Amino acid sequence: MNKLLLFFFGLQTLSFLVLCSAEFAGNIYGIEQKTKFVTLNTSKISENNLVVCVLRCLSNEKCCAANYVESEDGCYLVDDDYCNDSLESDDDWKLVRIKLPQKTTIKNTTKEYIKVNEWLTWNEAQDYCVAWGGRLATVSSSDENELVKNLTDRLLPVWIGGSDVVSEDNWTWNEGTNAEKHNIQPTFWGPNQPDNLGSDQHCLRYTNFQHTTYAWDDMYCWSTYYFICEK
Ligand SMILES: [Ca+2]
Repeated sequence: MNKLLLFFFGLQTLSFLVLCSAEFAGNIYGIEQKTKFVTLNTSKISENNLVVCVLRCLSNEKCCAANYVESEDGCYLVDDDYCNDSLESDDDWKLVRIKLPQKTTIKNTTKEYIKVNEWLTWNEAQDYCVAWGGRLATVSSSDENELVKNLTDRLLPVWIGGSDVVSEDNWTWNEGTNAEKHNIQPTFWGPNQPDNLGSDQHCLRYTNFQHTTYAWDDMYCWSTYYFICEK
């Protein structure tokens, strides 16, 4: 019988990924700190960092909690069998319970989407989506544009996967780690966009234009917004 350690106390000292500090400091993975002491059956997965361990849980519909034990590079996931159990008490061990991020899954033939309500830069958002097994959302038709917009509140900006960072005004979809790029066509730009304001707007977001139009805008890649992943 393995046991789960509370990993929260170690988080402030972990700085291996941007995702981590942003995610945990701001409750970004939707981690709910539980102070219940538990002892559970769970098998060890060898991983060398906490973020990968957490993402394993987040990408698994049945996982409700994860624990990373740094001293042994051990990742422990807790699944449905235990999520709703009243947890055993044990003076030495604690569990951190993770809520899955707000997720909207639309089976659109081959695509599945999640909207992630975390403030990340475009590159961090792309990394998050890749870790989830996908990429920032891409849009290739009017129908798909509406579908993706329907995942948003049509007020706050959200990142999607286009950029012209490689070549100004040559907008492409970034297909994640495969680096396969497709020219963006058709486009759904908002009024007077893309304007490359400050000669530094190279990443694609949806944003609200004067409370009338929720459409594409080129924005500074280092800005932080919620985002939509697809896979
Ligand atoms: Ca712009």
